[in-house]
Amino acid sequence: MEKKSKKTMVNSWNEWDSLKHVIIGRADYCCIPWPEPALDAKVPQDSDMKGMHGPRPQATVEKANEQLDNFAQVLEKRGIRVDRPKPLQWCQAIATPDWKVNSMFGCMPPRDVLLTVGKEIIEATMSYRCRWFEYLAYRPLLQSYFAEDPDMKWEAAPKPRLTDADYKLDYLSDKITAEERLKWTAEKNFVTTEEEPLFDAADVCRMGQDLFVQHGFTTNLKGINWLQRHFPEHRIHAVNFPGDPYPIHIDATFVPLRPGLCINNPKRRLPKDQRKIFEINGWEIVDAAQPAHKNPPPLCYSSVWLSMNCLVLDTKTVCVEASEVHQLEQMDKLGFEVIPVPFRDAYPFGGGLHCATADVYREGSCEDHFPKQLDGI
Ligand code: DAV
Repeated sequence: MEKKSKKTMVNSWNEWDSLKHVIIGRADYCCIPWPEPALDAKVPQDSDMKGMHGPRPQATVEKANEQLDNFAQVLEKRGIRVDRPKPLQWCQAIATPDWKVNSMFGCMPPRDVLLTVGKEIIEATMSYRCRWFEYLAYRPLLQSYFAEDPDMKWEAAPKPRLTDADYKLDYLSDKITAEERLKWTAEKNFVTTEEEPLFDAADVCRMGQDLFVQHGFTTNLKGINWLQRHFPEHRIHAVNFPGDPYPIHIDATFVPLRPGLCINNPKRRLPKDQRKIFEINGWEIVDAAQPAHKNPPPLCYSSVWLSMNCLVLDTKTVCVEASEVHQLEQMDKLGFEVIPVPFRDAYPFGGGLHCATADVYREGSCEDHFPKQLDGI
């Protein structure tokens, strides 16, 4: 086992190189936020989340923390250094000069907030008011990485105002039918406007020199444009996935497993024109296995497709949620050593095994996996 005292280095260019240092979230004090424009659009009409807000039951927090701690131990046993955020009391009101909300959210999914590209970690703008201060839970870690790694770059994307101008208020209507919603999302009509740059880090899929960014509820085109200007050496590709009525975060939709291979949610296929760049560079996109469950666990924002939200440890090893029998089997068939990790009790706190982590160090450097490029982004 490697010693924890090993020198800190920030470096991660993709989702598959050998993982050596990672952050895993915590469920403490996690809160179901009060209504706000972006959140209302995300919670399905028939969800048991509708009308709920306030602290999550303590018993569920403890069960989630048990699974998060166990996940940390599984990785530590394999020699991976694991750091944890410092939770705030999320169930307290926050305000800016423009708005006030009655609570925050939590720090279970660091993937949503922290974007590691090479030697740089960016705190994402976020797009929900309740998540505006979430970066604070990661500040002790970011300060220590900054102190310990002289080459680490630490950046905070411009904090958004998040006034009502950032949201399409007609998305709030309970009158939108499921078909209308699918039509709107297929037309790239999302709840967020183009008022200012917005992105959640979990909308970014890192594949070396190419970053594929989901345009959806939590990331707008200005946010994608900000990323392109911020990373002039990278090629940023805006992608979207018709078929997803609630498009937030790319990692239950499109997941690379190793160079040349991605799994794609069969209900949310990458459109033909956007597949081209993969095809001409010899990449294979296969349908992800069906989820093992018909419904998400109680009080969960995410869909059953957290089944494919796996954490790749290296190009031969992958962590998959332990009850997701079909996904486990698919990974095995694709040639992976599969590590089953029980995690369903943590799902309601913001996601699966990939969401619950943020990369600090993976071996390797920035490689070009898409040498043949098409015109435009
Ligand atoms: O399918 O509900 C979940 C993404 C969580 N970060 C979904 C997307």
